[in-house]
Amino acid sequence: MSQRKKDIPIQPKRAIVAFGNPGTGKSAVLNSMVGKTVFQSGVAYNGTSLTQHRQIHQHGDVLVIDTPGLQEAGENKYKKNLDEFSAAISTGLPTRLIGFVNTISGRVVESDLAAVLTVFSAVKKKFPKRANEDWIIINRVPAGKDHVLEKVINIVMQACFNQNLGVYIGFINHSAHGYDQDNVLFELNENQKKLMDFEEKLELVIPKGVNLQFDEGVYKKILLLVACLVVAVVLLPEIGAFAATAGMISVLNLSSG
Ligand SMILES: Nc1nc2c(ncn2[C@@H]2O[C@H](COP(=O)(O)OP(=O)(O)OP(=O)(O)O)[C@@H](O)[C@H]2O)c(=O)[nH]1
Ligand SMILES: [Mg+2]
Repeated sequence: MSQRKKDIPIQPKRAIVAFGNPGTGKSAVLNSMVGKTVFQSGVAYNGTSLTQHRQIHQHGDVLVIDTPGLQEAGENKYKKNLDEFSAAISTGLPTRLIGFVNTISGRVVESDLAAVLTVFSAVKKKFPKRANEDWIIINRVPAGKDHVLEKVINIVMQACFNQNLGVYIGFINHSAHGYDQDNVLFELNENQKKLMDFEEKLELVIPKGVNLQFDEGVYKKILLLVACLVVAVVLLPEIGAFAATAGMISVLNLSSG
């Protein structure tokens, strides 16, 4: 008896790997691309990654792979996260990398961009002949402010140009809807759907199971930026305590009358 169509497993043909710093929207955007919440996304401490391990979801013939935030605070977390990324990109399938950066107050977050460019450069160095259909997504761009968008895109383009990196640059507007909620799904426009489309020419160049083995320079760069995050996280409870104290002070009304 012939097997019913739905029982025949679809062979994955390609992979998409999202990477970037904690909280830049990797999981939320991937969920929105596949149209359901398969990766946990949402609120976490600044500097910590909600996604702790690489996670794979098969969508048609595409493996959609989420990875932990690179510059995560905590001892040697950045090493673990780079290893997770390394494993994620070596499925042996033609793979598109999507690096995520954020904008805050109309500025590109420098450490986000540095992390993404460092990783792209390392991949390029290791696999110089890899067909390049990678993307950088600039997330949380303020909506309706063309002058900001133009500048932000220019900054990212210039940085890519300086490093001789060819990537597509996409952006997602900061919408009030669903931001900073857990496991939110949002509508993607036609352009964003292109993230899932691959050109046939995309070639296989990262063999299965290869460990990217970042050289010490890459680790050092990532670590340098992590150091700032560790400071921020260590300070957090104090900030909380300070806020509580301030709240109490405001109860004591010292005004006359
Ligand atoms: N509506 C909307 N929300 C977003 C978007 N990007 C991020 N968010 C929100 O921002 C928060 C953090 O997003 P995550 O997807 O968890 O970030 P991440 O990059 O996966 O973070 P880690 O797993 O910690 O590295 C979530 O509450 C998301 O809903 C976006 O483009 N649109
Ligand atoms: Mg995540």
